[in-house]
Amino acid sequence: MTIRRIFFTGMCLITLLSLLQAEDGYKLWLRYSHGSDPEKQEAVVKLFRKVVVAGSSATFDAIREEILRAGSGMTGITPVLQGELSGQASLVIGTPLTCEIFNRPEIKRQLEAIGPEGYFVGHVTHEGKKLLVVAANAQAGALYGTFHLLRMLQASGNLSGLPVVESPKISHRLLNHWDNLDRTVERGYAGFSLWNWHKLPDYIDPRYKDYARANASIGINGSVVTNVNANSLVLSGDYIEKVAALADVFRPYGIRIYLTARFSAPMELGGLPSADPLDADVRAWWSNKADEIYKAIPDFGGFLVKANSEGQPGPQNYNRTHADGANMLADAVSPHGGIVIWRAFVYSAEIEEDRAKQANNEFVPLDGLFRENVLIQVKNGPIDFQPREPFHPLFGAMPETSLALEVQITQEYLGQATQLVYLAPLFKECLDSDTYTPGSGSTVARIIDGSVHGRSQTAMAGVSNIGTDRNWTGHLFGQANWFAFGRLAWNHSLTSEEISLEWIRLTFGDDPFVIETVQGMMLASREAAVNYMTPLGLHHIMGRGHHYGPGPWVSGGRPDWTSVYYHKADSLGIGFDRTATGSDALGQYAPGVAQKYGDPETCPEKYLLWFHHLPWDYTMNSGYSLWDEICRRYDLGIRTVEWMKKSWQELGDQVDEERYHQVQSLLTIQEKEAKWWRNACLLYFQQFSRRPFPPDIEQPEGELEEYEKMRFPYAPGIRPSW
Ligand code: BDP
Repeated sequence: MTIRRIFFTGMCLITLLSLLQAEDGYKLWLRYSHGSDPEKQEAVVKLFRKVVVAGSSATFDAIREEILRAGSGMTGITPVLQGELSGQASLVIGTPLTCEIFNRPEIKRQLEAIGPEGYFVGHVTHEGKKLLVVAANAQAGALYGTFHLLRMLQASGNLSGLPVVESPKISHRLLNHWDNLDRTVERGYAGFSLWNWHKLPDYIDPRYKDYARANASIGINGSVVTNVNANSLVLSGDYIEKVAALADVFRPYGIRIYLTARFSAPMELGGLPSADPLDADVRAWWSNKADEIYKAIPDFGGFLVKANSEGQPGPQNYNRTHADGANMLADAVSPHGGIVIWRAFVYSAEIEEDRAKQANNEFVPLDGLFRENVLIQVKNGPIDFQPREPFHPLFGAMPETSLALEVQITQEYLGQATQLVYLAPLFKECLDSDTYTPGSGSTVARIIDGSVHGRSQTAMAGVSNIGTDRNWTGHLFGQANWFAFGRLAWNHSLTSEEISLEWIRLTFGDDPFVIETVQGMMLASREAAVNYMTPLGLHHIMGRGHHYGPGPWVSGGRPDWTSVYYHKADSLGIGFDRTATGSDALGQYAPGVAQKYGDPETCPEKYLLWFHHLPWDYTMNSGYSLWDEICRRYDLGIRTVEWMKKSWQELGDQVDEERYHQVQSLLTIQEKEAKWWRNACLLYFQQFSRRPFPPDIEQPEGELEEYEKMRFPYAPGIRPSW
């Protein structure tokens, strides 16, 4: 082989390799690929010709780096970067402090009410020339504005949407990692924890920075790096040093670090005899601990706490209230500007009360008793991240308290990482729910953004689906859920359609057929999952412990962890009566909600069996009996997955091989799992309904016993044992 040939073959291989690598999903929605439309491409090339990033700080360096990366990726030419405005500039990024032109009244006006994270992206005329600017009050806004611009360019290849002025509706936009110190991830389906505690603080995995970039690009500004089922060790000196190293990587990207605080840490780490929040030694311990953390991490965000729930210690161990516990920690971090996020996910098997009611019973009496720097973090629904739940009644019941919304991005109850389920519609369903407190229009979104009750501490948290898998989220489409969470925490009025469109364009490019097909699949996917798992308001009927697959038969042991507790199927009917004749959980909602949901005739069918126990022959809106409707919903769920799979198959030529095959294989698994759900649930419920399956649906296969006997020692989170 001649030298030339070797060189040529080598180059081809390198190109091929880089092409393959380019589409393994690692780059997420920050692919910065070449556009296919030459006209648009020319405009992009022009824009990156000479870029002024005015400002010197680690954040401005991050902006410069992103511009270089994006510009070279999108145009093939390395952009020329300057620190000061010159005649040739095409794009200028900065703040009034870092660049003179941003002091012009027309720009200052735009910046007036948008705070440190907001930005203006638009054109101005400078020395007779049109100049594109990203202007902000502070560096964080400049960073977010830059990412907004890059997103626009990638998603549409043009700037027709300009000018834009944006600022976040919610101030703390947080990922909650349920990562353990041994690097396992509770309810994680994408590998191990990103945080390599063994090698920190000396070795900084480049992935930490890519993680921070990805979050900043969608507006996430906080990361709780440890599990809510907390280990107090993370508060020890060694770990604080490691956490500080992570914080250093995140800081330029506007991301603050938070830790989960185990309530008993003063005993475990500090050797105190108690963790009583009113004990002076305990209070001093926390206050010293906070000082120690802030010394290492001056912008530490604060603590997230799960207390007196599922075996976690808390103030109630000492006959103190959640307010006593939260306020003690709040006092410890408040001199440093920190916050405490206290979870409302509390329930107990010892209490003979519908689990759905317990959080309100605990927290409503404490309304108004929490410090200003405490937020109560409430899950979207009153049970636990089910495929569908009505909104949590606490959102309408604590006007004197800052409430944060917690959603689950990781798909614990939604097919884990083998299923394509686009979650924006689930998040939106909660955000758009009207609590009717104090009056109509008081949606959950407006409660948590502080506008209904005039509160300034606001937060939204998503339980992360990120791990060491090369594509971060296990399923490629899991990336869309991370993306959607960030976009909604920034702006909850975006629609699921808008967000999906953006994500698809960033992920797959601008081919109209690909966009239409993928969007159709995404938008149908959540309802499909509800149908083949838990239609019509059914809930919590999945496998015990791991929550993988169906388990409507789960009974025995702690009742509120069984399925029979929730579906209550018997010879008369099915569903949980939460009206006044039953647990009266409806009484925790405002009358406007309670009345509507309290009557099966007016209750939306999607919540029917959540609130009502109804006879099998109850007539549904469709005219079918309840039993027939349940069967049809399960069947419809499967039809939808089959359709999703077929739709994806049509993209074989348009999507790169690696991503195409991953999604295709997973859709095959999803189809299998959807059928498993249908078969298991319908065969199980038929024992009670004693009615035939409608003849025109695909008949469930197999025997109930076979399904009941299935074991999953390899399900994520289960220790293998036979
Ligand atoms: C449930 C999970 C459990 C979590 C708990 C929580 O099954 O692993 O610890 O929520 O949110 O969904 O604390």
